[in-house]
Amino acid sequence: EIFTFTHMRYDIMFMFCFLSCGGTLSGTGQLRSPYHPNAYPHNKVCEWVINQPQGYVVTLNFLSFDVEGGSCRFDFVEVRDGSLSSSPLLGKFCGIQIPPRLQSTQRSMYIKFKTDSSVSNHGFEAAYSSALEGCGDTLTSPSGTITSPGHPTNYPHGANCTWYISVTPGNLIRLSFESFNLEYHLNCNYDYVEVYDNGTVQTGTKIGRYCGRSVPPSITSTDNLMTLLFVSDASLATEGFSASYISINLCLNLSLSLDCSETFTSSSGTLVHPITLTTTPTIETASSRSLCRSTCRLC
Ligand SMILES: [Ca+2]
Ligand SMILES: [Ca+2]
Repeated sequence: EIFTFTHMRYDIMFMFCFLSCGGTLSGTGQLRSPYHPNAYPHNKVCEWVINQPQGYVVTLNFLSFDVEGGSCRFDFVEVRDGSLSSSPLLGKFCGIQIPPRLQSTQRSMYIKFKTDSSVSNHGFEAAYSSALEGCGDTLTSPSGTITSPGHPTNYPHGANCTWYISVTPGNLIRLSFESFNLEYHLNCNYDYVEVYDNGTVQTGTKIGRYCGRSVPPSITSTDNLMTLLFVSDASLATEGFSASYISINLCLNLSLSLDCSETFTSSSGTLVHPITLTTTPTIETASSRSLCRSTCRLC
């Protein structure tokens, strides 16, 4: 009898300790739903605020995610750009799909986890960290610009910035560099930009590594994903780079019943897509044919 009582008391203490959730965090670490990976409690509100030093922003990567679905009316995770519950919403998530990598535009990020009175799933676990302000982002708009931190003033030492471009499936991404000046090395071992097609640095195909003063060529992806990585070492910095991208809807082009080969081999041809191109695309003929053929299949 005594043993049972003591055991129960410890259980209650254990529950109490772990029921406290949320808090103020900084630097690098992980946060998780109460009891994770076990089922989270009902009727709970957890609020976290992550603060990083001035000049840095907050990044958040979900490692696992399992929150009761259903239009996020019952249980949800909400992430905001700033320190307040009223700061601009970066995303509201539920279900089992792992949310995209998130990044604030300022030094603070607010995260709220709210549950209702029934159905608990395993919850979530997320890793947070800091990144240099103006360094890396997740871009989902049909067009956008990317610049090295501080551009056109010199970029900082020790930068490691990743930009993920993810446009509507079925569209391709065309990336064009407007200005480019990175510390030169024959193999670009010190400061460099790398572009990856069709995925992230880990999963994509590396298209090239660039440094020095020659502006890299325009790059067209083979899918709706592209990643740009910028790395600088501990000495010698220059003004860096600026680049822009547009989303190209080749399916729309094809739906206008234009012949694939004709469309792309004509030097004065225009590519039809939702955004008006200001320059004629300079896609190399052979590759554009295969690009067109693969897109034909896609459509
Ligand atoms: Ca629930
Ligand atoms: Ca350098």
